[in-house]
Amino acid sequence: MDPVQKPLLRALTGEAVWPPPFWLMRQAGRYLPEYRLLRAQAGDFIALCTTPELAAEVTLQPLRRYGMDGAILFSDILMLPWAMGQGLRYAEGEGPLLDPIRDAEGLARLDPAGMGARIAPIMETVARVKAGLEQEAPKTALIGFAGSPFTVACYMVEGRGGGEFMTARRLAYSDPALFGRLIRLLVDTTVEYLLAQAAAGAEALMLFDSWAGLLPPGQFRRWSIEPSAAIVRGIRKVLPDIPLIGFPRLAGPLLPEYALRTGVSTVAMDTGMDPRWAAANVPAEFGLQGNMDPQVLVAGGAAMEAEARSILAAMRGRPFVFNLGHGIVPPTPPEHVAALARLLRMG
Ligand code: 1CP
Repeated sequence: MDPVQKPLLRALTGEAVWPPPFWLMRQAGRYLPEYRLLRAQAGDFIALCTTPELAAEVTLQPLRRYGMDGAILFSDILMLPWAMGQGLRYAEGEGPLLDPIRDAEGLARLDPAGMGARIAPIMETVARVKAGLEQEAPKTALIGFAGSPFTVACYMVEGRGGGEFMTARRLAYSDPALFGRLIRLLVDTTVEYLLAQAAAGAEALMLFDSWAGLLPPGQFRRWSIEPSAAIVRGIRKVLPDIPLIGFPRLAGPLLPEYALRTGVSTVAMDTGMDPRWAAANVPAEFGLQGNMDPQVLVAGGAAMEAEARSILAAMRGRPFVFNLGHGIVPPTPPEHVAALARLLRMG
């Protein structure tokens, strides 16, 4: 299918497609039994992300069940620091653990020149998924992604998730020169990484800024909006028309400013955002994406139906992509996702 005809790409570039296209953050993953099976076969998570046959298969698994309009590359935002040589492992039940970088020596040990070789298997995954979609799901668009520099820096400095990234946030105040060097390195490598994904077949790109909302407004502008804007400029220089989705989680009233100043095509709303407020305050040329509570997808039934319908009502007439406000959680019953997909197809 001609890529401009894919419903997701039309919505991401400003067309009010109805019923709206949908995909779900973390749509591949632990809530699916077929994922858990492959994950066990791969051994560890990094092996899964760097084995193209397995990562491509995992990317396609949810589409076979639910026929989403978007497939998101199966990888992780921390594969970029890993590709620059930072020590990373995923401990069972603990999430990601990195060897923290907190000084100039740590920063100097990173090896951005070695990144191309380490991301090569990920690009092969992108190409395989693209070929798989042409065969199995020709209307589904392939989304590549990266973390935003601030969110990735949070993990690189802190060494782990699961908290409020106090060390990373303090470093941004106490040594802004060092923190700024890390952010600039991430801007440059993220542009390279996302352009490589587009060259391998990604049709839209998403920037996850999951922790942007931890920052007060001045810091939000400096460490979230400005680096994200620099990435958008770097990508648009090469690919002026590729749809770009920004997800500044917990941005609250700074969401419209984020949209205007970064120049993404679509902004993703988190669970706490009132979609009616976003529709009234984010200029109409931007697409909106989101934002059903992942917990109501666990609950299912009438509660889920009511939440989905209220978001649809707020978004009618707008370029819109239905999604969750954050990732699917592992206890989600797969049949609730099927019920949601049926409801969305009816519009
Ligand atoms: O044990 C396992 O199987 C690993 C669990 C897992 C999975 C399935 C992790 C570890 N990452 C992923 C995949 C992933 N991560 C995807 C791909 C596919 C999909 O959406 O279907 C994407 C887009 C991400 C992005 C990601 N990773 C974000 C941004 C979005 C968000 O959820 O806010 C973040 C913050 C991460 C870091 C990360 N990786 C993994 C975990 C458990 C975490 C969160 C750690 C924390 O609590 O801070």
